[in-house]
Amino acid sequence: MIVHSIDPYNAEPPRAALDGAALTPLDTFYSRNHGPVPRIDPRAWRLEVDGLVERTLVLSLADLRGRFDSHSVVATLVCAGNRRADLSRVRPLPGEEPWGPGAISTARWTGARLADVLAAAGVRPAAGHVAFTGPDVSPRADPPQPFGGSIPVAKAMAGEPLLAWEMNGEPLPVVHGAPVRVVVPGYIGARSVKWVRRISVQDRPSDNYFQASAYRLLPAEDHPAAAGLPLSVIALNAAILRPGDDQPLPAGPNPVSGYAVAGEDRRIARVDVSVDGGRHWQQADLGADTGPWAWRLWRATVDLPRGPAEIIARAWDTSAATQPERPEPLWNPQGYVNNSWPRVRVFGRP
Ligand code: MTE
Ligand code: MO
Repeated sequence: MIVHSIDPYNAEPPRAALDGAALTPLDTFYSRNHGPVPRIDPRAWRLEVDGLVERTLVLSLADLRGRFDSHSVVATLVCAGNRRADLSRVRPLPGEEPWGPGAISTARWTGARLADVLAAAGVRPAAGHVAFTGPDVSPRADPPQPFGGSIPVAKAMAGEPLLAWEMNGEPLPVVHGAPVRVVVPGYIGARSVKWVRRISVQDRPSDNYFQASAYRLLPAEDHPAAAGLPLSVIALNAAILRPGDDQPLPAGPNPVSGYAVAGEDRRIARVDVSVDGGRHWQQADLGADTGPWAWRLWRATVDLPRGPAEIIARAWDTSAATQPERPEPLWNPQGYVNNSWPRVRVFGRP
């Protein structure tokens, strides 16, 4: 892993480790933490469901597993800061983790449907948002408070969000949120609150620091958080995982591969690759379709010229939208949502 910080623990897999695996092995899955990783005794853990509900619920792990059907979904988690490193080359982003293209991973998550738990509590008509709170307090949160965030009630009731206790058929690891985490497929990773202990149904979004202040796309520096766009649905994005940067490769045919991901109800429709700056594009082969909430791996064989070259890629989604060409116009003060064309420089050996 490429470790950006030990405490809090923030690490991403090297590109090559993500390549070719539709499901990311647990020891390769990226970790994004804003505070210390809590150790929670699963027997003592309780989940409280309150707010605009008919009945407040207090559920143990045994209640959650026993009272609700378990469901699985293959979902990609991606941090809003994924690929930030390319934005900090445009202008520095001090204090923000310099994520490469590895702040993204995919797992098969298993747990109870959030919608089923909310239905058991009885959501009142005035409900607009469902807020999640964990136990971990980030040194950045101002005022100090545990990590949290919220999603619209329509998304919460949509079926795909889970309260998960299993990842790739194994017990959820502590660093990924054991005993239970929220998984919100199609939304930025920050909404998938780990070690969740409270779910509040409310008429407005969470006022938690990580919803109200962080994870907002500011128009420029020196703007109040309220001026920022709250990030929720993930943006169309792609990365090249192989080859790596600055590799000497033989001229002629060479394999290129990577991932592409689309937000919410959009799917990856096509991925194009170019080795001449975008004058000519060829279509990559898409890997297996593992469902509406997962990335799509892709591969192509490109014909590299002699000497230095740049391999670029762009994904298209089912609304025929594609990625922006350059990172410069995307720069924002916290370095979120870099979805510009991925670029890898290589040296074609004669
Ligand atoms: N939940 C809690 N309680 N604390 C956190 O710091 N980080 C969030 C989210 N859930 C976080 C959290 C962010 S920003 C992301 S991108 C994902 O968890 C990362 O999940 P992972 O570490 O399992 O990859
Ligand atoms: Mo994140």
